[in-house]
Amino acid sequence: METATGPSARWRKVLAATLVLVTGLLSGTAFAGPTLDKIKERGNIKVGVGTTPGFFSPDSNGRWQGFFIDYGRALAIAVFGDQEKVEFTNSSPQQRLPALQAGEFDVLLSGVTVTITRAFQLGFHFGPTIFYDGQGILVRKDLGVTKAAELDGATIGVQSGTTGELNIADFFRKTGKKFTPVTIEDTGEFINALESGRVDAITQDSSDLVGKRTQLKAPDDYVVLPERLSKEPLAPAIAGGDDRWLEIVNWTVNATIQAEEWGITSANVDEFLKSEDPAVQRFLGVDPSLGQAIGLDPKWAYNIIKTVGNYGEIFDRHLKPLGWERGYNRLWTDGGLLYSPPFR
Ligand SMILES: N[C@@H](CCC(=O)N[C@@H](CS)C(=O)NCC(=O)O)C(=O)O
Repeated sequence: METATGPSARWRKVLAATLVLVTGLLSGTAFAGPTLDKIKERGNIKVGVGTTPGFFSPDSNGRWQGFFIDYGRALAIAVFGDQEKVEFTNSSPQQRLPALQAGEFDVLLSGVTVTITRAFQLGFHFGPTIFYDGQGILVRKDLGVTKAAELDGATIGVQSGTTGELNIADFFRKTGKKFTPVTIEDTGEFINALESGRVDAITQDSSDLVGKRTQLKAPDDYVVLPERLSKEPLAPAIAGGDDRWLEIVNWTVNATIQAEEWGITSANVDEFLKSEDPAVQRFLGVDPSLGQAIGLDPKWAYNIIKTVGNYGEIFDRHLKPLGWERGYNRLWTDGGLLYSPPFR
């Protein structure tokens, strides 16, 4: 018979001690992973980006600006408390996925679509969707086309390595129409193919086409058709194997969404420091318990909002000037799809 001092009681003690140890390792900074370790050692975050006005483009001083860029800066604030500790590098859609796998980037903020094959075959993990997009088509207006189905027999440019390749093939197969794909890796050549008449149309995420259209020599001669051929939820992508880095990415995005829901902006965040709401106090680090529990500076979310602003501010700063409306990218409280899990 086992007694309170017998073997099973001893095993229970060993088990309890092991659980305490494992819980300790899993909490706070002790639970680091290969990517985050590398980031901390190097002193900055390497981010792969595209080159589309509004989303990511260098300004006249060579400083990267844009919607996705601000999320790169927000990550640098979460990890280092300094928005400058981030390095943006343009890489073609074809090159950037293998480059992420090879560890050349810590995160892609390049309009990567969340797909099941990228998760299973490439081993990627995705943060929350930060831009709900869909694939569009850019054509010369004088072609007189109003919808994709009217492009029967057309030659259509598509960028290699993008989801657009399969989407456009699926579309024509499904509709029983024919097209000739011209697959191009280089972004300049891709745009050039449309302007030179080598292709009748180009297809890409609408976020990409709306921005790239503004860079054409005669933008008014071209139109992005209103139809969307696919769902393109664009999210930060990271290589698998580093849960803590994934959670930093997740909650950095969530912080910008939660702040918008609470009406906290870069302009009024200091006012909110006086809030009586305990959830807001934890979020902004007035009550440091949340930051301490997750092993980040208790002020991490405050610093992000103070520096880059909430989701709506980031959107309005970069995308509103290009005519973008929030659409699906509204908060759930406004009928959109953006929803942050609770900060507790
Ligand atoms: N969402 C698609 C397309 C990604 C993509 O090509 N993104 C655009 C920007 S939104 C891009 O990088 N274009 C090339 C460039 O800007 O240089 C995917 O994940 O395959």
